[in-house]
Amino acid sequence: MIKVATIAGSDASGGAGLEADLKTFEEYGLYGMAAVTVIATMDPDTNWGHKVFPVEETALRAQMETVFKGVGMTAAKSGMLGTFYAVDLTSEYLKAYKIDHYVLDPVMVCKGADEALNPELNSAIAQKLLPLAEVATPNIFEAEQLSGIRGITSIEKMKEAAKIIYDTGARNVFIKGGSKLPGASKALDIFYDGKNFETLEAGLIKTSWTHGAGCTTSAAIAAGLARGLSSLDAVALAKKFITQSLKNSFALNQWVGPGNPSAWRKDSLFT
Ligand code: PXL
Repeated sequence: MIKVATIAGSDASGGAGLEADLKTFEEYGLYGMAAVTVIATMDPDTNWGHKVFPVEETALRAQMETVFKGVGMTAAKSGMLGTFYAVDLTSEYLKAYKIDHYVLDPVMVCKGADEALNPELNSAIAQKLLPLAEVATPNIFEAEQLSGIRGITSIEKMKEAAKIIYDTGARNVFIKGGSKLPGASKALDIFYDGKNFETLEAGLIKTSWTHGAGCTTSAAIAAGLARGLSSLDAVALAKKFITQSLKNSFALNQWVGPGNPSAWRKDSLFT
């Protein structure tokens, strides 16, 4: 059994965070493990207001010992880290156990919660984790934060940002969310390996139920790498996977709806 780990927050509603990651690993036929960094809750009495409760440092280190030292893994991803010590522990354990297949999802915003989570953490994530990442998966907002380019409004700007993020140390950069660019009629993402750009295209899915899409995408990339795919192949398969998931997204309540990571089983990945 191929093992893969997520270092991420728990989303009590089940659509994002480590819950999305573990569901995705399962769909890829892998054994998933999780080190929980924060617990995110959503309050039905305040319009689904998010709260984030950090897991204390000793408990996070103990989970890292379980997962990295006690078991080991072929690939890992990180999601919402939430504290400086979570950034430091992630870096420490990835280096100590020489995990090459590491996907950094630089989670800085939750859909539905507009403001950045912890702006002061972003530079720590850039400096300490980007250089360890086989693939970094920022959305446009996160790419702006990581690259310092304000106002990514075109594919050209996405490419400029990808170069800067590559130069900060990520071996491959996948910027998601071209569908958010002004006038976009396709879901356009770009992939950069330091030499070539690839544009990954899919039809735009008109839904607001996209909760957990970023988590699922980065988990699928880590899962693809664990299964031996190249970075580009892992990204391309993840894009098919998330497209099927979002085509089958659904409402949990009036505020939020996740994708369905198991959707590819009924809808071929190739349609
Ligand atoms: O989708 C970003 C995200 C990541 N991780 C956790 C979350 C969310 C958004 O709600 O709760 C734990």
